[in-house]
Amino acid sequence: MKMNEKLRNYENLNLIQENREPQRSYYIPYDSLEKALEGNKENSSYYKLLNGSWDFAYFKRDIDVPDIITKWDKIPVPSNWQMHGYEAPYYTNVNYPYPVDAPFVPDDNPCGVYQMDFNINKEWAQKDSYIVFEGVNSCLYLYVNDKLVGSSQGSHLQSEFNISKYVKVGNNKLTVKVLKWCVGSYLEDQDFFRLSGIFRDVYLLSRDKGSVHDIEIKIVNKTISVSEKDYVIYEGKNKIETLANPILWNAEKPFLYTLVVKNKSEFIPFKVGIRDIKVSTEGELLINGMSVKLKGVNRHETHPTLGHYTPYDEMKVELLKMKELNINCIRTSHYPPSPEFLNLCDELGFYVVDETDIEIHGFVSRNGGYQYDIENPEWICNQKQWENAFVERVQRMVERDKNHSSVIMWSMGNESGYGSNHDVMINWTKNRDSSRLVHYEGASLVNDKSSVDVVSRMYTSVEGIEEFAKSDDMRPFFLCEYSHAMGNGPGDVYDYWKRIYQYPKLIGGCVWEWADHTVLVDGTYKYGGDFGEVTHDGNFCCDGMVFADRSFKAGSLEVKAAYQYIKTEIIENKLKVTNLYDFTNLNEYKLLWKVASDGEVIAQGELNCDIKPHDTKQYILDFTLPKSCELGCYMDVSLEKEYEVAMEQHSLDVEILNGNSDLQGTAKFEEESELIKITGEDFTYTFNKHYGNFESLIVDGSERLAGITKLTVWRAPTDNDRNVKYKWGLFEDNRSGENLNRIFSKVYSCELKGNKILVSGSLAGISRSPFLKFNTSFTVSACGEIEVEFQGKVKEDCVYLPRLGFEFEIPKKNEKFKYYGMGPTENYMDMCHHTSVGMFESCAKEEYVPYIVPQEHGNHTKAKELCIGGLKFSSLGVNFSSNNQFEFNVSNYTSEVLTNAKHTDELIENENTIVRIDYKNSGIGSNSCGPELIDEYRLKEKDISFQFSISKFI
Ligand code: IPT
Repeated sequence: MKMNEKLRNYENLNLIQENREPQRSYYIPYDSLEKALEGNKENSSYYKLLNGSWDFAYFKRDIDVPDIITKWDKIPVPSNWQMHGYEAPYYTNVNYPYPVDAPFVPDDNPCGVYQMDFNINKEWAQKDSYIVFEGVNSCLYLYVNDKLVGSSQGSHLQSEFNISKYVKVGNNKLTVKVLKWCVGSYLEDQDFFRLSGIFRDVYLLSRDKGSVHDIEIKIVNKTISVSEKDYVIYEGKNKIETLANPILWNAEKPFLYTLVVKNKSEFIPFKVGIRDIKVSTEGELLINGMSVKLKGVNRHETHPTLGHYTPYDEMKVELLKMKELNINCIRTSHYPPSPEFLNLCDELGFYVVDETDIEIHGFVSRNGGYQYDIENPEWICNQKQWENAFVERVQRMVERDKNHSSVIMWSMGNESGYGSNHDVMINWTKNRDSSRLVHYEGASLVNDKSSVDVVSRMYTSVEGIEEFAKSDDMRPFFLCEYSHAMGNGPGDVYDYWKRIYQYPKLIGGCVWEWADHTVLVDGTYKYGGDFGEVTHDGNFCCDGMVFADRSFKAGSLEVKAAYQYIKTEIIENKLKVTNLYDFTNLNEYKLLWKVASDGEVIAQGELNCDIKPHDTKQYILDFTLPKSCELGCYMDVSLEKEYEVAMEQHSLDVEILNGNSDLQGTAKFEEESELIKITGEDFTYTFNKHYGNFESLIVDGSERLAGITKLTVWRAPTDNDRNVKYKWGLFEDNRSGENLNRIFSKVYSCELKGNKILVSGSLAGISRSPFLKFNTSFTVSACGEIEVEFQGKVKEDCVYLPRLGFEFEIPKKNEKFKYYGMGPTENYMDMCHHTSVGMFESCAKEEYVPYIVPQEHGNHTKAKELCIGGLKFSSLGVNFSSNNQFEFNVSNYTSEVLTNAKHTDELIENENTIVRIDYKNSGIGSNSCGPELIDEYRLKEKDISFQFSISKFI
């Protein structure tokens, strides 16, 4: 066998495939009706899965592949060879990992040769045999019994070959030569780890000679029309003669009929959902006539140990988790998913935006910089010789996936500029399938003057979407990417949804993105740059709303809260409930409510709300509010079935009494050089006048502090702080910020006046003028209660602050704590809709969130009380307002350690627990790729007044 006879064919645009079967719809033929109805493909005698451990030989250069390979390793199929030690994984976003010199790829083109044996029995030999590859990156050359059958490109598309004339009864040898790069790689510049090999299922099909090839099922006016004549429709196992009043499919109630096509000896089943998709004159997306909002997420196929391969069971788990987060829409960014994924979407109910396997993003940086100079003929989307390569990709997607009810929109790919080839793709798609919508975000580059059905944008600000909503363009507006979920975040998703509900033509959007892309190495998650890549984008791949193992973080729960399907309001004793489901009556759930005063439940009940989709009803609830409370009185509402699907909290109008703090009497104050010693019955405090703060709090004979208390503003930048952090801090190569991570605290004066210590001072970053001047008074009562009253002035032109508060070090053993505030998960002033105010317990360890790159985490807003290490931090004080509250954070890590660590295994625990009692901590937003943090969530006040008290906690 001469495997190099077609040297460099992979760079030839006229040879992007040879002998590949025309694309057909995805299906599996069965040998009996029962098996077809059951739909377990492994039971079909006409299907043979070839996945398993195959022989494998890797060559750094394809030209080194010998005619006869003598040394074979083993590799699992499906998998990517980089996940098995052949080359390192390579993460790059926009930049191509090789020169932009289309259609040419590097001379040294790595190659993996796969080999396995399969058996063909007599029955199979009498029929036709096909082999199907569901995904091979980047191209494949197929040999059966040493004969070249054909070749194919298009990593995430199906390649089917008729191998009948190459197989024989008995043992057959299958050889697949896979190249790392080919001309098609220019079309696959997606933002992910670049991984090679056979990464999806490979199987054989035995087909009757002359059997049907493509089968098309169309839904026209709520009736099913099939390209074949001989078929039967079943509802479950019951045959249906006429389908007059069909049950419709939608993502909430994904009802599917089973349609079985009979062709020669084959039974070919399809799951069919009946639904229609329209756009109203107001630009709404109508599914079966209902105006539906797309609560979406972008999903890549990514797995921390398997690379681009996701096994069926894990796809299912992934989808169930999406359901749990109230997600109803998936954009298959940025290529068609494994076909089984769409079967699952039909079955579980998702609206899918199926995306063509095209991204040529790296053309923007071919001359350095970042430029969409799309009128330049160098863009291959403008070149006629590339037209077929573009168009056949959309054709293969549409032909493969056209029978899926879940698919409601075809996407022409991602970030590929806009050129004449896009016009051809869009026109072809619209002519081929007028039942669905066509979207392409790149149309924004030509002012949306292409024939896309949807105006689609990415990362537009909240004001931006509102601006479109008010414009005269009556097409639906879709955020194909928004709320970049990198690291701690996203914080702004709720703000988008306020607008999306407000305006009919804002049809929703897809959070970027579902899961972190990482590679798990020895228990640590690695990302770009960890594998010696020459050009890479660091941790920009770790931007999932769930972690790589699909576990949830605060951002996941925040999306769940923004996407939830009820809205409630409390008006005195009446609860107003709005059903935001499109096809579900709320009576399928139970609605629980409870009223808690100072964390104690004082009334509760359960309602069965018979509320139709999009309707509102009011219910009178039976509860009496207390006359007053100390911390707060709230009503929690939650909607449940097997688990909680929605929850909201309402603050109730009950007077908050300012506690029983008592500043009567005087403790003993003694000044000794730089120290003030304050003693009472069961306490001895030491205040350091030189530094203007407490350095020791001994209560009942035990030291409660492990170091001096500090006023600080730094937080370890989150990924969403990646731009503002240069205005905040001092980092290499940057000298323009306030240097807030290198601050000096200055005490101008400190004096003792009665039972008050008055400090006036400032904070300034190194080399900068003070950004904050303050006066703080510490009042100590006879019983040892300390009231801290801070007045600060921030310099006029200062950037908004990361946070501001006092940092205490508590001896390590005291890491457990109890609080009244927002919890139980971390929350920030914008990212807080998933939490509610209550009494919670936690410990520093539990507060840790393993963001792939360590960063700020673990904040709690709306706190009134925190008890830790024998101390009680409280919002109550004699002269404090009853609305007073603080934010806090308890951690085993200093912000310096979190700032410096690049991976979780570099984190070193502090000897003591660090407690921050903050005036405020700025919000989170999604500026890692999205717009700047919304103004109202910035700590930008110039005059700050902040109070809290510290007392003994038993
Ligand atoms: C956008 C890409 O479409 C997506 O693939 C991903 O890279 C995302 O950004 C960032 O994580 S493109 C960007 C230039 C707006």
